[in-house]
Amino acid sequence: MKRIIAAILLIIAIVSLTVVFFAFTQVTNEELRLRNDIQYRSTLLAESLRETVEPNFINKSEKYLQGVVEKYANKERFAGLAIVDNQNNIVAVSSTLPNEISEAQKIAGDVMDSDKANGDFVNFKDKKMYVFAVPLHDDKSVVGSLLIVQNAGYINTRLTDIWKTNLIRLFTQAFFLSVATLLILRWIIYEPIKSLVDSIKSAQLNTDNKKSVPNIPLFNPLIKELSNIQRNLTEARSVASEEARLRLEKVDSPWTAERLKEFIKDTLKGRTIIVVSNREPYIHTKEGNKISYYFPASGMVTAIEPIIQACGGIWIAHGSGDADKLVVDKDNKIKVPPNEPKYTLKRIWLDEIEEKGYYYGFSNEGLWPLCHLAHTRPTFRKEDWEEYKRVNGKFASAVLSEIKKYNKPIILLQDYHFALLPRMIKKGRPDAVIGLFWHIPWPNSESFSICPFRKDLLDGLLGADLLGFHTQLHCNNFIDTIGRELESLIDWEQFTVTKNDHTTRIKPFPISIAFYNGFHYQSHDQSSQINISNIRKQLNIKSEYIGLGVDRLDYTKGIIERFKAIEYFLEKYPSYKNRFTFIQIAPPSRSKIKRYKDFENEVVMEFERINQKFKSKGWEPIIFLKKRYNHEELNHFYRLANICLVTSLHDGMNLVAKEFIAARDDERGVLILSQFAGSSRELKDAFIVNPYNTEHMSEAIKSGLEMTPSEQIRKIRKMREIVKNYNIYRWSAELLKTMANLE
Ligand code: ADQ
Repeated sequence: MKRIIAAILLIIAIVSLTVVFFAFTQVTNEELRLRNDIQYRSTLLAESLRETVEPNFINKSEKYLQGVVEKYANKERFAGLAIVDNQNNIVAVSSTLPNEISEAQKIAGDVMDSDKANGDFVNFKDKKMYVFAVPLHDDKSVVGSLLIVQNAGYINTRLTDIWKTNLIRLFTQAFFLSVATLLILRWIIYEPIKSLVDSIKSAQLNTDNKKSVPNIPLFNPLIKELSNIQRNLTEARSVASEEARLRLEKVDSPWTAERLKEFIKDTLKGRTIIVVSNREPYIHTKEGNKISYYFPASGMVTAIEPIIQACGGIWIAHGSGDADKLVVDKDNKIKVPPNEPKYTLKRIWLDEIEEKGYYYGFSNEGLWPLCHLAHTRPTFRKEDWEEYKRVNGKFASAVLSEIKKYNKPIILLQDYHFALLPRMIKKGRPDAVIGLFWHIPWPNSESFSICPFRKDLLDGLLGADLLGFHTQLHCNNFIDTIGRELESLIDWEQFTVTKNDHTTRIKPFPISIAFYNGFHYQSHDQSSQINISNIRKQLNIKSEYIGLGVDRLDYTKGIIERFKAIEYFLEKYPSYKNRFTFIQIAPPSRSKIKRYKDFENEVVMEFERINQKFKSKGWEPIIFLKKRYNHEELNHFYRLANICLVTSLHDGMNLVAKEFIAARDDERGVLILSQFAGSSRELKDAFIVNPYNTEHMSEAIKSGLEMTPSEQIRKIRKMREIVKNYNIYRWSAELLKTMANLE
């Protein structure tokens, strides 16, 4: 838009300069013409009068002279006449001239001195006049002067008119040229380019109604190239799809987005997939007039987005960005990823009371600490519970209206924010196949029993056909809890719970990341443009060894325990001072909750205390970056670190551990992993630590830093195989296959 405005301004400037130039020339010529004209007329009159005036002047016939000057007064453009003697005294003057005509007398004086007729423009009481004087002679000597005075004001009026006409012409031209420019840009440039972009997008989207590249002669070379690209894309896609189809039959080949797509076509036969979560994958924000979007720091979003990108569908989520409403259509929908749309995001709006009660209150002050054994006491308030029920109802209505036109839709609900949703949807649409994945741990039945609303929550969850957890232990805890709290039939062999003739299958699906051949991060984030390929230089790190922690700033992630282990390590092994730097990346999370704000302060105090204790010139042991980075940027950090510390006090899975492993295609680096993170069940070649055991963690740091390259390669290679073989595509294939088999 800025460029278009600049182009229009440039056109207006050029037109203005042209018009001003020609107007100026016209005015100059006209002024010259009018001046010559007035001078010519004055000369003619003066010469014709001189012959009659001269004899009467010599005879001193003043009465006659007065008669002459009155006769020519105020005729057309003549203002009047005057006659002066050679002493410059007025002999006769038209009564129409002002009393004071000294300016005219000055001209008469000059004319008599030079004995040569002359004229000039003067002002009589703000009126512009032209005075022309001729000398009067007695024989050969100059005895006086005859003055002709003409009104010259019309010259200025005429010149002003010319300027006015030209300015009006300028404004009219500028207006029509601007409109014409906009129309030309729209018809000749914007519309054709838009249709070119649409055709390329449709080729990328791989939809059935593909738009062919339009035929626009102006863009022929470009169109030719785009047609080639579109054709190659289609060919590449069909080859990939064929390969994926063949791979379906080969059990040991890696899972990819293409393979998942084929698998879904094969297994679900084109049925629509609806994802529901609290957090949305793209958050639009506004700064001044600029709207941008970012990808949130959330394990759930990291895991689910590649799946829906691969298979398309609708994702329903809370629209939490301050510019979210500005970019959706009338159904509150937007196609995403914004720069390469592959599926539809439908945003649900929550007011402040709903968000406070349902999200901050019941979900994150109640259920989150209830499910994480991290010694933060859960808080359950009746009013939060009411909001939780209300918001679950709101999402249920949105889902029900969205699936109206689909038969047997597949609905994937995400996380602890929607425990009541399965039952609500099932009531409205018994044919919908509903799966809910619980991304956080499920505690033992005794811990869960403190929740005052547990029976309703459990009943809501049993509306699902499939409930997924990260580990078998969480599944067992859930079934135990059901056995303790609800009347139902439990089958411990099949891991099913039947209540009121409806059966729910409970199964572990250890979640993963989109990794199959190198760390497959997607650069979906617009928010950060910094180049961090040279982190050492930017952060001024001179140490030989680098440690890394990447977490949401959450009390379950064991950040303070990690800092304490670093302190212990530097005390016990002082030779690492100045040689080891730990980078902690932790963007604030849920900051409206007091426990999170307090935790943020505790982390900052601890980091400052430790730095104060050990720092020396040019070195501090911990660098704390309270920022969100996109996955591409995080990848640079992962690849830089010698050791990565994941020290959660309790964690469903923890994707950072898997991202670190996936990023290390150099087969270097050591992972130190909490035994209380779900990922420790799979990544057994990490240093498995108890985050409450400071001494043990500090020993792991030392061993990690001193591990031989060959040992690093051996361990990380094994872990990379595990993450590659059980990536997010396989995770979703297994989840969807289980759902399809339930019918
Ligand atoms: P989270 O508690 O959000 O997820 P985690 O699994 O570690 O935790 O995922 C965090 C995600 O956020 C990662 O993808 C990471 O890259 C990203 N992230 C962290 N710090 C970031 C930063 N500074 N900038 C940008 N991105 C950042 C919940 C559960 C987990 C479970 C996941 C998935 O708590 O146990 O593994 O869901 O099910």
